[in-house]
Amino acid sequence: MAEKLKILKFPDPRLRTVAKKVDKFDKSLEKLTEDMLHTMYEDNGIGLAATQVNRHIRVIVMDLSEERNEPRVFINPEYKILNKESLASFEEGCLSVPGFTEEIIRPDKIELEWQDLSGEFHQDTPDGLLTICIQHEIDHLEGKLMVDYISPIKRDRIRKKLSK
Ligand code: GNR
Ligand code: NI
Repeated sequence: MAEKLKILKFPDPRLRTVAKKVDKFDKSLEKLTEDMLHTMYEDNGIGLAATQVNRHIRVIVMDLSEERNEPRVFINPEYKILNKESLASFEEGCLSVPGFTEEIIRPDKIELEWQDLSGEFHQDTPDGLLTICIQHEIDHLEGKLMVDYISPIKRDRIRKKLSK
C-alpha cells in the first residue's frame, strides 16, 4: 500500500538540498514514486519532486490530466532551452509554499530528456503545462523554489507567514 509522505514547507532549509542522480532502478525507487504519487493526489498537486518529501534524489512525479488518471514518473530529468526568447507566464503554486501563488515567467520551448523506472531513456519537446511544471520540479531538485523568482520583500513576507 502507498503511504502519504510529509511535505517540507518553505523556509525549511532541507528544501535547499541539491538532489543526486538515481543510479539504482530497483523496487525501493518504485515504492518511492508510488508514495509520491499518492501524496501528490492527496494534496491535489499536479507535480511533486522527491526533494519536497526529504528524499534527495532526482525523481519527479506528475499528473496534468483533468481526470487525475495519468500518472507520470521522470527519473534524472534534464532540459535544454531551445529558444531563449520564447517565454510564457503562468500563475504557479507550490505544495511547499501553501496558500500563495505567483506569476512566473519561464522559457516555453524546451527539449526534455529523462529515464523511466526501468532506466530506459526518453526524449520529448513538450508544450503547454508540462513545460512549466517540469521546470518548477527540476528547480526543486536543484534546491530552488518559486519564491526565488519574486522580490525579496515579498519573499520575506511569505517566510514570516509560513514560519508562524
Ligand atoms: O500543484 C502544483 N501546481 C502548480 C501550478 C503551477 C505551476 C506549478 C505547479 S507544481 C505544484 C505542486 C508542487 O509544488 N510541485 O513541486
Ligand atoms: Ni513545488
